[in-house]
Amino acid sequence: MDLDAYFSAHPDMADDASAAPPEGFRSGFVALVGRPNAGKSTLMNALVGQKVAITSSTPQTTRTNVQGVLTLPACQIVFVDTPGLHKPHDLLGEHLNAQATSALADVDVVAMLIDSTKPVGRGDEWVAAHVASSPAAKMLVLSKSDIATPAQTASQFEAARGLADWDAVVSLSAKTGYNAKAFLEEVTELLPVGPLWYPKDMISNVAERTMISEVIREKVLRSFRDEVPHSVGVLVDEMEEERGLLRIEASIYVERESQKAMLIGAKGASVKRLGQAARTDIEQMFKVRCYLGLKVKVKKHWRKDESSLQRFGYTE
Ligand SMILES: Nc1nc2c(ncn2[C@@H]2O[C@H](COP(=O)(O)OP(=O)(O)OP(=O)(O)O)[C@@H](O)[C@H]2O)c(=O)[nH]1
Ligand SMILES: [Mg+2]
Repeated sequence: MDLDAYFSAHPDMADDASAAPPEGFRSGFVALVGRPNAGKSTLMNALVGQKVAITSSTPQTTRTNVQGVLTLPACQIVFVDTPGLHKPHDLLGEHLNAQATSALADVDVVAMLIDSTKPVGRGDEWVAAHVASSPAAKMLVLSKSDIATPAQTASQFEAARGLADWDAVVSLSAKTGYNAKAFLEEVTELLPVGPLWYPKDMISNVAERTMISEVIREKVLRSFRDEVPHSVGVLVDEMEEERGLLRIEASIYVERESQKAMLIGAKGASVKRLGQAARTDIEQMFKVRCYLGLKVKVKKHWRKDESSLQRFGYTE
């Protein structure tokens, strides 16, 4: 996404990272909420200009609240990407919903995303009820406009306009950047005058180790559409950098032997392929050469087990 136009509209942006923000500088926190797969993480990545959160076509890709920071000349926006709100089937699902709803209480703006191509339904009404009870300013975002017809967008707008008392409505595409600038302008309008919450060059609050395990999980989600995705967890066991080489040993946990076999593939071909894809991303993100060793392990019912959820970083 090209935000150059937005940057050049504010030529007073100080290059000096330590300079105080100008008079009238606005800042605050903006939660991105919605049903699974609505496009929340893709939008956050596009807006901050870097991959901060993993994305995939599998619902419930995001498992924890992830912050992405965009600092512009006139404002600093801290996006809080949240797990998709859904009907939970296990402890992990309950945790995902709790994460998402907890963000609603602590932000200045809540942007609720609705996929323009999927009819507004009970799931959206349920999300909107949570949004409506938040004290934050409220935005309705109709996402994926690039694949929606104008008629679809219009009927989505009709169906969603009454779901909450919206302060602003935007139809946009994270993929093409259509209306991204309009979205940022609306968000900025709704933010209070405030300080820089984070250094100007900070993009995310995600720790390196977490980012690496997330990238590996993304490659599993993208390689296996149905059987494996929901039951996969990833842990980085070891990580050290020596003479420009980042050596990582990580474990992929699944719940059944059959899933383990599928992940490994014939003669290890599947795990090798996804490992290569993860390594390429890691090398790009951290600008280092990387060695990535992957093991696949079975841990039965980890999604129902509080201590396992804790190990994977999904509970406090
Ligand atoms: N065509 C198109 N596809 C999009 C757009 N935004 C997201 N997608 C696709 O929609 C799917 C879901 O995107 P995510 O960003 O992972 O959705 P999410 O809302 O974060 O999903 P959860 O984390 O599971 O709640 C992915 O396949 C994206 O590539 C868009 O603007 N246009
Ligand atoms: Mg997501």
